[in-house]
Amino acid sequence: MSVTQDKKLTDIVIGDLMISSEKVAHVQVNNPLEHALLILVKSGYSAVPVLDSSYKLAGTIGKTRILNQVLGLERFEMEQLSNMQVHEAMNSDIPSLSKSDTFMEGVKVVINYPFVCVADEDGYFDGILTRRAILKQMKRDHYTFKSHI
Ligand code: 4BW
Repeated sequence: MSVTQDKKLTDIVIGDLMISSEKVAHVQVNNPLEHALLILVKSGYSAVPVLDSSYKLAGTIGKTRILNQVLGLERFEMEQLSNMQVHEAMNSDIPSLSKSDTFMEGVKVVINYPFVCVADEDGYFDGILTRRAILKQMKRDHYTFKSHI
């Protein structure tokens, strides 16, 4: 049974809903962009978290940022994919949550982001909270408690 089965939204924390780190596709800061694009295409995700060599959260990277990075004046310079590293294209200006943050803090972030990374107080990556997990929980709450949302 899910940990959130009978919990009200106000009693749910991000740790109850997140996808834990071992199930999250990710890349590392020093990986070539070519590797990152391979992970994105093979996994089917638009964007994934970026971790440093000690598994601390460093940012996110998506297909659009990679393609923009190798976009020349007239064509995509795909040969650049093996010369450049993930840290040169990633977005490091991202929000993050901690496992003890509330459901409502998660709602606020996923309004603007399809997923948000979860990290501990030292920056070590714990997992991600997706928009899907938030919406699923709202639906469950609606049918369980007949709430007004
Ligand atoms: O492989 C997939 N399996 C399933 N079950 N659903 C998928 C898959 N790929 C995409 N989806 C669906 C999800 O509903 O399309 C939505 C948008 O995917 P995205 O953003 O644009 O690749 C998915 O919505 P979501 O589950 O709320 O996930 C939001 C975003 O979180 C995804 C992706 O960037 C990231 N993500 C989700 N699960 C991940 C992940 N990143 C790495 N590893 C994971 N396991």
